[in-house]
Amino acid sequence: MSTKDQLLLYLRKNQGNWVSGELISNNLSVSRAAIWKHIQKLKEEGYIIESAPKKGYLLSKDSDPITADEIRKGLCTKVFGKQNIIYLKETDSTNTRAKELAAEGAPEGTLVIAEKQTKGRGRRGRNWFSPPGDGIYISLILRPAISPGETPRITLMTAVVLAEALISLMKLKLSIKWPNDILVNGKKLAGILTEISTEMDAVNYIVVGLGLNVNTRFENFPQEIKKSATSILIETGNRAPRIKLIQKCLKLYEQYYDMFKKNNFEPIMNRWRELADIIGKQIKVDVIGKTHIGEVVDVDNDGVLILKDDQGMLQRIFSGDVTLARQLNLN
Ligand code: BT5
Repeated sequence: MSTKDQLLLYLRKNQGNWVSGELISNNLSVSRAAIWKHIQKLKEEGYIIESAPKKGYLLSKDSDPITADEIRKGLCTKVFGKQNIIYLKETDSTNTRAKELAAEGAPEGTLVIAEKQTKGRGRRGRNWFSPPGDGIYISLILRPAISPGETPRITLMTAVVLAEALISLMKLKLSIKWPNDILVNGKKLAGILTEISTEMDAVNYIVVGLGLNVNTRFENFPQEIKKSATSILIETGNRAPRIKLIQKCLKLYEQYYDMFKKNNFEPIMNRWRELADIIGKQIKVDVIGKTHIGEVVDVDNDGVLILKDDQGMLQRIFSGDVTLARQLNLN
């Protein structure tokens, strides 16, 4: 183990408490100057470490940096995030970076992760608010042998994975909103952006981007989404460990993706339906240039929303923005 790793381990054992430079120096058998140097490196990597004369060093309880090393430690996947983790302190959009890498031939399972996005993207050119320190912004490269028409299944599967990770680690009461949102108490906690490159009628690669608000405070959300967005911190009152969440998502992703590749999509879809709680509901769907109102009959195994309008006609909707009737006062 490198001196820097030993130092980190030592600070971790004492996280939230001051430890003197002398004590660390004796324990690790390195000079105090060397310790100072390694502390600076750790700070550059994003660890929050305070230092004060006579007191020494303190690794803040809120210190939760995302680094490739932190993700790899204790990650029990075979492919996802195992070899290729591209960590960026700041980037425009992890999906944009991942698409470039995929086009250059990056293998399946490559994970791009950023502490901050300057142009985080939603669907249809919308923005994703991505401040540093508080959220998770990751993109995964997939290369499944499927036809482009099956791609929406990837978004549905990703929503299930993320929901399961949040339920098991955070005990959140959440719902999936078709096609790509995770909501808690009706507010948006996470969004998924699936982008695809096709060649002839085959999928070349898929980039799945995932944005999750973890430790964002209410006052830090921009005005325009203050009422519609939420974070784990807001919902539970506690900060959540981002690394554990990422690791859990990657582990579950691999399991679900294996099922997906074995054509075993039915159980994934059944779980999606349970978590979505949308079947039978009155909704409005805005599709580019058109609005549909009606009752949801089903979301089929290809992710298509089947809506019965007030004439009793069935509409097949491939993508759009859903509003529930109770929010519209239709009932
Ligand atoms: C999404 O789009 O929900 C997909 C978001 C995907 C973000 C990830 S982050 C990593 C990867 N790299 C990227 O560049 N993107 C992906 P959509 O359904 O179009 O929702 C966008 C709308 O959600 C915006 O117009 C806002 O109203 C709202 N919004 C923006 N930022 C938000 C946030 N942090 N939390 C909650 N709502 C937000």
